[in-house]
Amino acid sequence: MLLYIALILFVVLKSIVRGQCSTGWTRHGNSCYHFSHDKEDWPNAQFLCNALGGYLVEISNAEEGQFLENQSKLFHNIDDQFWVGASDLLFEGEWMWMTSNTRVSTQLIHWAPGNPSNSNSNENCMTFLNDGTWNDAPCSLLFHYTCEKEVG
Ligand SMILES: *[C@@H]1O[C@H](CO)[C@@H](O)[C@H](O)[C@H]1NC(C)=O
Ligand SMILES: [Ca+2]
Ligand SMILES: [Ca+2]
Repeated sequence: MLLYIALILFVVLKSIVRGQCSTGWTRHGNSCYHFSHDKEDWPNAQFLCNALGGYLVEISNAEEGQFLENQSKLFHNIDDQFWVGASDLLFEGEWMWMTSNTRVSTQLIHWAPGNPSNSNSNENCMTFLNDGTWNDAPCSLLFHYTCEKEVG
């Protein structure tokens, strides 16, 4: 009997929890987002997002970009930038979302003025600036990062 009640409770609780994001994650649309407190290089940021069950955030539409810009203003200093999941490591100038292996849509492109600059031929990872624009930066620099995962 007790086991039965425990089982029912478990099922009920699980259905309440489903469709929400765990502590430290913010819900938007069908995804949960984690804005990091630490700063990492791009490979480590991707690794840590994976370890948390997600991936470095990928911007699928303008609305998601707007959400990230809004959140960024809450979490970060005005001149801060954070890693997102795109790079042109494979082919210079060809920007890909690395988890989904899809090309960055030309309709969404929102580079900061003068970018992508590929300065010193060594800027192959994408950051997101507080004003919603993008920068290409050396993948080895330490920045905040944002992880995304689908709502469970
Ligand atoms: C972003 O912030 C603006 C201004 O506060 C608001 O109108 C808009 O709905 C927000 N959008 C998202 C996706 O959070
Ligand atoms: Ca580059
Ligand atoms: Ca740049």
